[in-house]
Amino acid sequence: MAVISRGFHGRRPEPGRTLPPGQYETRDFPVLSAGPTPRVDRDRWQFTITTETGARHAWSWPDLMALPSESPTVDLHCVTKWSKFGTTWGGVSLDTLLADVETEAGYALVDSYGGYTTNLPLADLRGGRAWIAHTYDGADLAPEHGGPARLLVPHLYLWKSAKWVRGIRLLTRDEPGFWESAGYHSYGDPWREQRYQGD
Ligand SMILES: Nc1nc2c(c(=O)[nH]1)N[C@H]1C(S)=C(S)[C@@H](COP(=O)(O)O)O[C@H]1N2
Ligand SMILES: [Mo]
Repeated sequence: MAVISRGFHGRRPEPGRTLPPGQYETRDFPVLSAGPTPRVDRDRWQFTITTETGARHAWSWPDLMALPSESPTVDLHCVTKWSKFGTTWGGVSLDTLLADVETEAGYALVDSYGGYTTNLPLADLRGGRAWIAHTYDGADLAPEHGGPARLLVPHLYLWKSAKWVRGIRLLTRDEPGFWESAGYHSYGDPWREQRYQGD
């Protein structure tokens, strides 16, 4: 059995704060956007879920604000290898938004204001694992980080957490989004280091 000399290998992550393979910790909050930051007024903001049959469920900003809000504290893992521990958000669970949505779809394609898209299995939006986040660290979500609202799905690489989220299309067949079409992994589990197709 190996003898472990504690303290000899630098700072250990705190309990529950483990880095996925190939990641390093950062304390800042980098901004990664594939294009310019769209300015979306809360007045004209709308979030829609469209099912595979074409049924459309829509929420205005006041509709979203009227729903119960949660405040998850989660770790973020970006495919460019930074991770940020213990970020606190405010937002509405996708479980809440999907509660009255009748669907047999297996997949979701997320659309953003500005044109960004990303795909994931619908199951990953359920089970208390995904939110439409509208605050970060107790304040309105900054535009560069996706305000007024972004998808937050922290158990997958952060490119799945679409900023300036506008809607989700529920699909019976998986369809790649922006980065997935460019060779990124269709699922993107940081713990299995699914960065690119074939990982
Ligand atoms: N609409 C939109 N959402 C996006 C992106 C983007 O370019 N456009 N970039 C993704 C990527 S690659 C990452 S790492 C995170 C970065 O979020 P941040 O800028 O708040 O750190 O947003 C994701 N969501
Ligand atoms: Mo990213």
